Amino acid sequence: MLIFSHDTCYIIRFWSFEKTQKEHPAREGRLEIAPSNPPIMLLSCFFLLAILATGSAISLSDCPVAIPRDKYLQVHGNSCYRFVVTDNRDYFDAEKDCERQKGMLAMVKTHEVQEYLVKELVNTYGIPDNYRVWIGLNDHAKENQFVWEDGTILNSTDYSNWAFENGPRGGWIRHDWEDCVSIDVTTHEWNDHHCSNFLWVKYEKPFVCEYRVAVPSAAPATSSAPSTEAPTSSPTTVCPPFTCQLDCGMDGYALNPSTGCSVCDCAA
Ligand SMILES: [Ca+2]
Repeated sequence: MLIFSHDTCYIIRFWSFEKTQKEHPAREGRLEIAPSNPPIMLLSCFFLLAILATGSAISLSDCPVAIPRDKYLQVHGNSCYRFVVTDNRDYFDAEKDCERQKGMLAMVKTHEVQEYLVKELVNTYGIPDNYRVWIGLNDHAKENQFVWEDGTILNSTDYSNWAFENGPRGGWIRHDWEDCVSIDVTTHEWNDHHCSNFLWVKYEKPFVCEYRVAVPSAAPATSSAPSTEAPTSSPTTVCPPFTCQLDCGMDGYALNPSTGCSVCDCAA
């Protein structure tokens, strides 16, 4: 395994059980970390950087322009994720907040996305143990048919990670009133709840919005001569770095209608 840290590439070799047993009978395995020699180091770094450069096809500049470029906005895969961890909302309000910039509550369709989200929630944003965070899955429209926010039905063969006695179920144990799904940041398991406050119990939680970015496919090579016509479309507006001392809370910042860029003013 290669590790790139503090301008140095390291090679980590995990010694096999058999070899380690011969040299260190008291251990079942050990990690050896050593700087590689210069030629191998250069080759390793080049190889590693090439992998990193192709890991994600989009960058923060591809995310909706109205979202402040701050520590709560990240890119992973082909989606931008906005981690709303400083305010709790019920499911429907969280859903509306994501939709304001044409996003959706984050959909956890793979184990890889689940682990990314939980890792960021805990390690980057400090969500406490056993806290639950809304994800974009509910069976609000039809009992026991859970649907992702993009309209995809969660089938029995799809990836899921339900906690005990949560999710689709039948018989007397059905919980028809629990329609909206959260993820526990400690167990990583999914739980269904009331979607909004019920009697004296509050169902308001942090949430993550997902904004899918259309990745343009590479233009096919062409042998025709380059066009000499002037471009007809105007260049895309590039928003300047956003700084603002105002705290607009969950309602966000206003937009300059002519540029589409955020301005230091709370939205009406
Ligand atoms: Ca239900």
